[in-house]
Amino acid sequence: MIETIKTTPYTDQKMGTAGLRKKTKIAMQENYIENFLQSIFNTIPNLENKSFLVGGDGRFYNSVVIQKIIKIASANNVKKLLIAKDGLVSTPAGSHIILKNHLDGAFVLSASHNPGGIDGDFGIKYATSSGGQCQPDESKAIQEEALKIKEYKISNCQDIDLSKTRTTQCENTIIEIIDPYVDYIKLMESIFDFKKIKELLSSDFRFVFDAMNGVTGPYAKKMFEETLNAPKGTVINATPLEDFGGLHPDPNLIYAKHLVDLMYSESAPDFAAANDGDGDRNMILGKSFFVSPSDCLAILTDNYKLIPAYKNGIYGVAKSAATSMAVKKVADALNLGFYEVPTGWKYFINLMDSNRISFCGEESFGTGASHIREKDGIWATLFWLNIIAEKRQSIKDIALSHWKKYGRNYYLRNDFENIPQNVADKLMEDLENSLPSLINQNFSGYIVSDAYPFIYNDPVDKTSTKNGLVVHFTDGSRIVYRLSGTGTSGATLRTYIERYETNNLLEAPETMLEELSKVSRQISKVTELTGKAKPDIIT
Ligand code: VG1
Ligand code: CO
Repeated sequence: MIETIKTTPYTDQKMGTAGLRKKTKIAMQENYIENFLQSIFNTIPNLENKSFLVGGDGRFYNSVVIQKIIKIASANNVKKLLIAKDGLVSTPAGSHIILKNHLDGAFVLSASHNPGGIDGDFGIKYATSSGGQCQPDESKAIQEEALKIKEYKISNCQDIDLSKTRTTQCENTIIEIIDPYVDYIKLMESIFDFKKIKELLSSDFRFVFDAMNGVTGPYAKKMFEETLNAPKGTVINATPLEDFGGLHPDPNLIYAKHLVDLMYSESAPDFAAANDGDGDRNMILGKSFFVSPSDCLAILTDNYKLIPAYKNGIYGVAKSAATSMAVKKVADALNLGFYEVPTGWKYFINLMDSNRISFCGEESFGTGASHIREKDGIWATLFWLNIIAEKRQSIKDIALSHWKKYGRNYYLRNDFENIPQNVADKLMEDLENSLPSLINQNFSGYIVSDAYPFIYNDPVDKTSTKNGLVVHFTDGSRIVYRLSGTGTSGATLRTYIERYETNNLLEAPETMLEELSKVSRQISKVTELTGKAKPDIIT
């Protein structure tokens, strides 16, 4: 039986950089999720011919929302839902499932690297048939529906048991519970040299993979321990937990400190990787060594010939504007196309679909390629393992020889969190207005050569997007400013700072960028406007 329920709009159902992200308690309000789902379905014609994937990163409230999706989709006469067994699917595996099965989209329930639990965050990433998250015009159409919604439709069919793969039905909708792992592992096997990686992982090489109690635990166990011969226990924090066991599942030097401490200790393994809650972010560590995500993209690109799927050549590379210029040096040397896009993986999709790029990355611990339309933490880990299996060098030696060849782009991101929205908006507005007057000014020896808002003109769909403000200096240093689009309380100012060096290659970024960090605060007037003398988080 299908019921039509009267409802009233919520005014805050606007998607950010990656889907709708809210405090869990906000998402748990009456009809909140129902409104949002119905708003999405209202924008999709011919639902009776449409099929979607449903799953998530295992966080609190996912299992409730999956049943809601089943009932609302069925009431809206959706043709078919593929539901990931146990409700677990990583963002990258979800992208592959969409593409492989020619689905019309996916609902991946995740607030990604944000903490989970009733006092944490909840989120929905809505993907389309592209395999990636919906484009800005699509999210705008959904928001417009959400602002005028008056009713939603819901079936009262029984809750569906997700613990076994099988096919069933709710109303006329076919519900297929699928294995979310098997095709993803096959896809990785079609890219990398599993035989070589297996040899490496069967040797005395020691590797740790930290799933941070997020969704990649079962993927990594199947991949590394069951398929690639890594010893049992290689994957740590391997069970997806509703609150990530209290971890903030963001693989960086701060939130994965336990792993960083291990890698900087006497008993450090040779290599470690960590993934975020939904498995699209990665952090790479060697013995007493951290590879910045910007360098990671550059190093992987420089080594593409070592990977079976890429050895015959790749298309170009792309990075978000905020990411360091390291990969540009490689693109120039290897004569590869190079693109700079706004922050958010959705901006890479057209470049991949039109064969302009093969690899792309973001400074926020995201690297990926055109095998799917999301960033991919396990792919990045396997890429490193494949490189190590070929070169038999340490992570540090691989990075150092890269820097000797190309120079090093010292890089840091400074985040100023929980700023009142109006203060943050004013800071950005004033800063944008001041950009022309910065040119030629000397800040402690750093002379501004150019300053402008970053505007991206998509070469495929011709849309234009403004995202962030860029300040260049005569020595090649850069600062990028932008506001986060994934937070759930207050505004976050992100300041991305970069300096290029060809000599001092093994210094600490904090030291090399100390002066420029001060300059970045002077230019943004962040301390005057927010009272914050220092960033809250430095990554
Ligand atoms: C952040 C990152 C951005 C990333 C986005 C989604 O966005 O900076 O690079 O694409 O998160 O990643 P923002 O707007 O807060 O800076 V995920 O792993 O959270 O889906
Ligand atoms: Co993520």
